Amino acid sequence: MKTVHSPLHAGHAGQLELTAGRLLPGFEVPERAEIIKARIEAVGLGPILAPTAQTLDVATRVHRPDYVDFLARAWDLWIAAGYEGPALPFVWPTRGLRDDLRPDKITALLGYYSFDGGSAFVAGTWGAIESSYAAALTAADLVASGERGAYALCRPPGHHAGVRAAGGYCYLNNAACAATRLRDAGAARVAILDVDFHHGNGTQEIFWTRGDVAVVNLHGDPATEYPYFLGAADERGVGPGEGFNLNLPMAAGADWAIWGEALTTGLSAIRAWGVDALVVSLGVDTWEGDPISHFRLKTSDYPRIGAAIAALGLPTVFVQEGGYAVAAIGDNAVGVLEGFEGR
Ligand code: SP5
Ligand code: ZN
Repeated sequence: MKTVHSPLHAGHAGQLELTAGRLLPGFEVPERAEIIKARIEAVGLGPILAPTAQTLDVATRVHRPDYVDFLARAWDLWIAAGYEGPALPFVWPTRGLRDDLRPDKITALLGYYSFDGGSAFVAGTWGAIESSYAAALTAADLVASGERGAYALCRPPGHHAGVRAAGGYCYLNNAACAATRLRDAGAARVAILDVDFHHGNGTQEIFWTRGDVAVVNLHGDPATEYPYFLGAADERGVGPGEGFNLNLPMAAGADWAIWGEALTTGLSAIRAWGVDALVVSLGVDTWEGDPISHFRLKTSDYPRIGAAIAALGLPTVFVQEGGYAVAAIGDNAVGVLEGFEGR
């Protein structure tokens, strides 16, 4: 399988995140991608290609164009205002406040275009976002032109990014962009299977009213797990999207017996929808040793995930999302890809 990856991800480094009353060094570190890349090379998965140059056309159809423009300019605005260090929001236009007035100041824009304090901007953030997006589109193009599977080694991740909001280490929704690219290339219907520990709230929001891109999420129950405010089982889509969003939340502690059963349920839904192509939001923060998540999958479970996905027989784009146990992330992420390939 071909991998698409850019070294520009490394410029997104030294972030801080606001978590439970503390400002911590970001869990989403450059070493994550480097270790996955080293594992791909070690097992000889296949060639690692640079992304091809991309316009922001897909990004500005998936997200609001003013949001994409903000992402591109946030760091420069922050520096021009005299700040230094990672840029983070601290005020959000939530219940009772107006979110229809776009503010002028960078400190306000950071809150206007985010839902949490987890997606900081540093000097190299926009370059990394663009390269991650381009990797997802390039992998989608490989699959659209006949590859059975392709892997976008994306960093930063994307599934928490909504129509106009960054959060959860995400900025542009790479998986949503890959699905859009597959639709543009002629797939009438696409499914997104999100196996990251956290609910992909951004992906759900983006396709909530649509029947042409169906979304399945397997995740920690939002009653107790981040992102808390989306991902319950009763969220099924609306209008033409009704019945095309399937949430399979699980209590903390889920192991293969429980998680594998939810995967079977999710894959059955995808079969029933009769889609032409698949995008997998591949988070491996479901691993038992993940420092911020609470499932109990083992390294030996990951090839089983890949094999089960392969049994759908669909052209498949894998897009990297979370996974914060840095030393294990290569074995786990590449394990899924090897399982898909039947190795
Ligand atoms: C893409 C993705 O997986 N994003 C995850 C965002 C999770 N943000 C909340 C993290 C909460 C971390 N709590 C740290 C506790 C350390 N003991
Ligand atoms: Zn996650």
